Amino acid sequence: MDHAAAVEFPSPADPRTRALRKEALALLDLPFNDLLFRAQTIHRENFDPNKVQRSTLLSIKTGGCSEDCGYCPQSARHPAGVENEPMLAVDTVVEAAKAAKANGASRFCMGAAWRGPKARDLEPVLDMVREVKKLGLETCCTLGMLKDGQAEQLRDAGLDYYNHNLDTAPEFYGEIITTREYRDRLDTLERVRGAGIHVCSGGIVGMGESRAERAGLLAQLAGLDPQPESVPINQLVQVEGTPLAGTDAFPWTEFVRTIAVARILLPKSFVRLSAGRTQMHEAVQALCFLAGANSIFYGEKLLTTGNPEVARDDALFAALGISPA
Ligand code: SAM
Ligand code: DTB
Ligand code: SF4
Repeated sequence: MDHAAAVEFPSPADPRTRALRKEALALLDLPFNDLLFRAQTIHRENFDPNKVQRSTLLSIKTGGCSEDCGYCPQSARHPAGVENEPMLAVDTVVEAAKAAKANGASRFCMGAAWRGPKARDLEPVLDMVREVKKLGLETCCTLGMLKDGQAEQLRDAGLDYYNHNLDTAPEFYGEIITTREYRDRLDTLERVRGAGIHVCSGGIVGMGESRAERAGLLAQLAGLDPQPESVPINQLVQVEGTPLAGTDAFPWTEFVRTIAVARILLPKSFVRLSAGRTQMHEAVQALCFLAGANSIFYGEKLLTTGNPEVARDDALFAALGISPA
């Protein structure tokens, strides 16, 4: 890959990224009602405001990860009580995908606790992708950094989306992860895009970053050209034993603001209200939908932590008059 060309954009120093960052911060600073009105207006210009897409997650390889991401219970370096488990069998994954489809999910996302897949790791994942695709579900994987050729292998197996988050602003990144660089993340996104796979990339808020740093994350995401089709906004799930456990509670207003600015700066992307819903009042989730979130993770579990019960989400959708996208 042409590394020099990749660094050009969206580098934090790039004038367009800097302008986007200024714009993102000005939006985050707006009075709450003005911000929500703008976000909902843009949402309506681009999407049906009463439709929300649902993806179900499955951890196909849990724990024992070599990386040191400060938020993550799956890092082997953090005593968070998550055991290193072998990869799931293809049949087990297919059964979980069938159940997700029966519940109404349209996409099935397979996650692995890897820095990136080794060649021998990828083979069974390709089988999983082929089998899940055959069920008529959209397929998504999140396996860490990809090497040359791996994105093409995944595409050929039928992968529709690859999730790889920028996680936070470039200047805050080093506080959270030391075993990888921001540049590595952008390189993987370029490989995914280059293979013609839809890009799913977002971040985590509530890790102790400043509002300006949240603007920095949103600017980096909005500066990707083309913009990601899917943008998960996660609120940190604080897991005992991880370095970020004990971080100050994150104000719900700030979470809704982040969703709203993502909607405004990435008008055609699906913005996913992602991790953190178990800790979030349903009224706040409703405000996230008003702010332009139009996707959720659906099913009782994220990767290792909890997510609202399906019946509860169904009831929330019914109460809000929301139907599946
Ligand atoms: N190992 C691969 C990687 O890091 O790219 C894929 C799986 S990793 C668990 C996927 C994403 O989950 C991370 O990039 C992060 O954004 C999110 N995540 C992990 N732990 C989280 C937590 N405690 N709270 C919120 N999001 C989290
Ligand atoms: C994303 O942005 N959030 C999901 C998915 N992509 C892979 C993961 C959230 C993980 C939350 C912590 C856990 O369950 O281990
Ligand atoms: Fe490993 Fe991914 Fe967790 Fe980082 S986020 S520790 S790479 S599983």
